[in-house]
Amino acid sequence: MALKLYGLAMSTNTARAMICLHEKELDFELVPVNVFTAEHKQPPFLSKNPFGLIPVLEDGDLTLFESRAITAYVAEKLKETGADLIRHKDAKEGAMVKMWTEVESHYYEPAVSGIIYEYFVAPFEGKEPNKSVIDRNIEKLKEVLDVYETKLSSSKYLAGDFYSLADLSHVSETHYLMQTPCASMINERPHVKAWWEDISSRPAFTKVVGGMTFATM
Ligand code: GSH
Repeated sequence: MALKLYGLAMSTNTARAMICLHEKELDFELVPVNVFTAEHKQPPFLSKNPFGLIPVLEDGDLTLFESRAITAYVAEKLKETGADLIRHKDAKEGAMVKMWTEVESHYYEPAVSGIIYEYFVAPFEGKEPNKSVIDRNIEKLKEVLDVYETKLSSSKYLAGDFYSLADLSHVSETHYLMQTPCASMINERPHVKAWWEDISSRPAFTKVVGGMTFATM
């Protein structure tokens, strides 16, 4: 039975899971969740994720929410297929993958999502982007990207010279960031720019990117 992923391709967290499923060439069905009618806040969906957020993965009797838990599960389940996204044969490399995935989740994503929200979601809700929120997140993002620039000057990818879940985790939110004036923050750091061009040109992302537009809302 094909896996079911509940969510929307335009959602950064759903797209993160989709990119991983495509990396592993897994057959899955994307089941749309109508967040505009708050379908995700009502009982049928809440039984899958009590926090009322997308995405949710169903694999037989397993129901999993949190996009990074989904990618970790998929990468572990198919660790021998395609790119080894968790470096399961080397504990130290595996630890590096986990560490940089945590960095994405706790440092990079909060700053980027603060910016994306103001440029994409606020106008959609009829609000002006809040400049002070954007500026605050730009300052946070600068610090993170300076660390990335140093790290990526000594290894091709974040966890080492191999593409991993740590890199994959960044792709969906960076896709939206690159459509804002903050794209310059990536482009003016040569190693970060080269890394972004590499990770965003992988076939798995090219299968997802078409659905990643607010025009589909
Ligand atoms: N930490 C969660 C994950 O990684 O899956 C975050 C999930 C999340 O915030 N999903 C967003 C959502 O469901 C879409 S990208 N938003 C609807 C809402 O907040 O009501």
